[in-house]
Amino acid sequence: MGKVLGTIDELPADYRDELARHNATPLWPSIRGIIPFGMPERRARPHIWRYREMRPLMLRAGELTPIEKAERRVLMLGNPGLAPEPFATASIFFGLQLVLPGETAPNHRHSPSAVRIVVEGEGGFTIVQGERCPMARGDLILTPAQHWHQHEHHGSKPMVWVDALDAPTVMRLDAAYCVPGREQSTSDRPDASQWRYRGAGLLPYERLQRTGNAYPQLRYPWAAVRAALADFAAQAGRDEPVHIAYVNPETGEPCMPVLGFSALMLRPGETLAPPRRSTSAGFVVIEGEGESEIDGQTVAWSENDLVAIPNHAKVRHRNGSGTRPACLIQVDDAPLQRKIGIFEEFDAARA
Ligand code: 1HN
Repeated sequence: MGKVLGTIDELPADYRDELARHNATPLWPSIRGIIPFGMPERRARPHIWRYREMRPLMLRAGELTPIEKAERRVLMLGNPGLAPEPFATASIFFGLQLVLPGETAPNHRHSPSAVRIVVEGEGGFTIVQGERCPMARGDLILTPAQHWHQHEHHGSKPMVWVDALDAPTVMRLDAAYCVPGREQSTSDRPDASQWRYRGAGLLPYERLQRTGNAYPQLRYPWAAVRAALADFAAQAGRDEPVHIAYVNPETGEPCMPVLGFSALMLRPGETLAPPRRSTSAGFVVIEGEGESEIDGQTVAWSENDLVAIPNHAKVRHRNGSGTRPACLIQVDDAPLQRKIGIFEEFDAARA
């Protein structure tokens, strides 16, 4: 540390040419580009996509491009700091997907995992490995890697949801691909959140003998999450964040392997300053309005807006209402960071 590193120009031209011919590069002139001191080089910036601006663009996509020509009618939300990569953060793909009444999006499966967070409409279904998952506002629905999925819409108004995918990571692994499929036959039974995994702490008896199914519950209805947040908030101390994780009900592990999902309630007038974290994150505003200060930049948000939070950012959320709660569904890459041993929280003194 503190030593002056050798530069590329100090090396004789014939040596540099010879290295290039052998597809080799000296590390030392660029080692700080790979491992900068103290904090990673962060390309992603704090960013907000406002739903009132995005919604007309979504509806226009519906007029311009029939579903048959889209496979999936999705607008990708790209962080300006990551351009031309169309990703919200280094690890999070955010898209807004539109399905119009009567449309179907064909069956396929792929190596990236997707999670849907419904922002508008009713009467839509996503069918995951034969399980019919109804889509209501705020519902969170898993489409794990290589699970067959198709969408359909029997309602009368547009359905819009957020797609959160781990595609940036899977693409970086050169491992992203898709397999088209025939239409799925579906179960007549409701999705598992409505009977097998009806409530926390209750499991089908035979699941005490683990089946090894990593995704026993695919749908997390907002109605249940909202009620849990309200009951949590009624008891939590003022300093206790009202923050609930979406987990596998059999193991208590994060519901997905790369991206983590959680619901956060900001009580009326509440300001929440979580510890600075090594993860990148994003959130969808499900209810209420407020603002977030992210690395000194303030974004004011309201319902259905999406916000990107870079890794290691200093964050402070504020509920803009003194009378109504605000609810966010947060996405982060903590599950992957924990698995590879790089998850960190920094205390205020170091922040
Ligand atoms: C995809 O297959 C879906 O199945 C949504 O609904 C978003 C974004 C990138 C690649 C594939 C879907 C996607 C996607």
